Amino acid sequence: MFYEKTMQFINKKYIFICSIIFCFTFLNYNLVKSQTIIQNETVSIGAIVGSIPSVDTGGGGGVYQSGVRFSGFAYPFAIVTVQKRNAVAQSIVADEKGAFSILVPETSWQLFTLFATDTLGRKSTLLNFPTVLYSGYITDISGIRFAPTINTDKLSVKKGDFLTIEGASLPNKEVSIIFDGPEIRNFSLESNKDGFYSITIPTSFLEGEYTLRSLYLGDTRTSKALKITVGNVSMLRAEATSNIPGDCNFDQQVTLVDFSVLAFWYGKKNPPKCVDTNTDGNINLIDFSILAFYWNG
Ligand SMILES: [Ca+2]
Ligand SMILES: [Ca+2]
Repeated sequence: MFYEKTMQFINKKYIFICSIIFCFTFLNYNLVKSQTIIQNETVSIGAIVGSIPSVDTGGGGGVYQSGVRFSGFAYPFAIVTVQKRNAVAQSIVADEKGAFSILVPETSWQLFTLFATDTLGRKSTLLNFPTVLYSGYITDISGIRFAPTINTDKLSVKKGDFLTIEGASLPNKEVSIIFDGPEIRNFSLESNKDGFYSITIPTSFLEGEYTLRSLYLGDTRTSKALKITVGNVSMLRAEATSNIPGDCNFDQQVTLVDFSVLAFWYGKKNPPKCVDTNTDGNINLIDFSILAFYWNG
């Protein structure tokens, strides 16, 4: 009896020591691996064993779940969406500085697509991440950054009229707006503390068709491209607003994504217009009930 207990103790101790050695070796390996990857890439990739709680699969003592965690910066309170195979996988609201971190449980190879929707419904460009996942591991993809969003008040501008260009970005960042057309023109400005930028320019020195993009100063990633014509007539661009109360990601549906955005703002000050479904300035149960009325998730 004493012998058996001693052996059990030794075995447990042995397993414990082996686990520590394994973890150290693994982390050390990934440290080296990450260092080599970070050099030339905009994102870093690593893996950590057992960051998701283990699941008991029925007497086997449990196995670690697998998954991928995406983290980085979008815009303050933007909705960051991770899609796989063109279906919505998961969404999260970025914090007031635009930082986000989202964990997607998954077990196999996937092409993940990320995009951010700012609080006025403007969308970022898509970022694709083909990712191989290993059973029991969390793959960390960090350092993700989205270029600013962009929109204009007009689709076409009568030469000499004013054109307003605006979008969302990280707070207090220098943003460049590029006009690419008969000639190339650049404008620079700084976003405000809430992560919005806006500039109104006269178009007397422009003529013809232009493609507009915005980007952070010194960066290469650009916003979506917008076409604008400077010529004989001014025409307002239809605003990207939704008529459905509570539709915060502006996809013309009220689903779990919108519910999670409303839940995020519950009881908080200065919510975006889309979550305050009865426009009384408060986010409370009334807003949830209106959301439920329009529910089609
Ligand atoms: Ca929606
Ligand atoms: Ca309300």
